[in-house]
Amino acid sequence: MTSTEFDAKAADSGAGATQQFLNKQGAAADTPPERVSMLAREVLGAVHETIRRHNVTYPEYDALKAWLIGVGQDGEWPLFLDVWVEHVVEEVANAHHKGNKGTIEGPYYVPDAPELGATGSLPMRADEPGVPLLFSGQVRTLEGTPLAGAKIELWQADAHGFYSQFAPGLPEWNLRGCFTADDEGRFAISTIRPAPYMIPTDGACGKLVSAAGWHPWRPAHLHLKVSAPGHDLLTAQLYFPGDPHNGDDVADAVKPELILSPQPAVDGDGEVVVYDFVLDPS
Ligand code: MBD
Ligand code: FE
Repeated sequence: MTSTEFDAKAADSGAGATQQFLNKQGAAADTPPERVSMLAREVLGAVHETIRRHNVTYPEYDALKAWLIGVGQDGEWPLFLDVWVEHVVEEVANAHHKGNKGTIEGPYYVPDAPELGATGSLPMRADEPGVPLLFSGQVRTLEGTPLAGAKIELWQADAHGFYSQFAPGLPEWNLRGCFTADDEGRFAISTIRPAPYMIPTDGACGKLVSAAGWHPWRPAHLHLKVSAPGHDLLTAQLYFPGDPHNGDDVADAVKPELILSPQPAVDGDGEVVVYDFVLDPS
């Protein structure tokens, strides 16, 4: 029997995310030994302090050890780090930005998606489920000058919450595309509204979530990378008003500036939304 996206397994999407990450790795950061030593000492010191403060037992230590081994076996280091750590890295990296707020990339970006011009539809199945969404906007500088030729990469989950290339049975580039803004910096993208995303519950990250009594949900979101020569790359996500998890995203990646205001389409079905991007100079 052929598998569908509903047969997605934590270890399979984990293996895919691990491979994607390894593909993009160039040279390791040339971090000097003094800084490596300081950071490693402080992280380990925080672990030691937690053990002392809470009298962590050998069974608890062994449970941690087993869990860490499981994160590796399930390929879930990208998922674990992007869900529970990346948001602070992003906060620090982009604190100086005056243009659009960004947020985390997450584990499911794939480079070199199909090029689709300034106006078009994301690749989707003939019977793609979900509410149609027309997303348009303009890319500008801090001074308000339109950025003709800006790149807008968009990737998203489908209306069941699955990403192509990380769940089985989906066309390779489903709901992934790369747009180029026109002479006025404008773009218009036809897509569908994504579903909220549940991090896999059958892997190590899911085990942590259930052992701690947390929930595994991210609110519905569109992922974007917006770029133009001479400007910092903007990695962002856009969210939908009223999502039950906008206030308690498991990945802590929602910012009020990133919540869209979709309106019912006047002609035809679905929704329309306008959102503009302002890029910082590099
Ligand atoms: C996602 O879709 C995502 O965006 C993040 C940050 C983590 C896990 C899954
Ligand atoms: Fe996502």
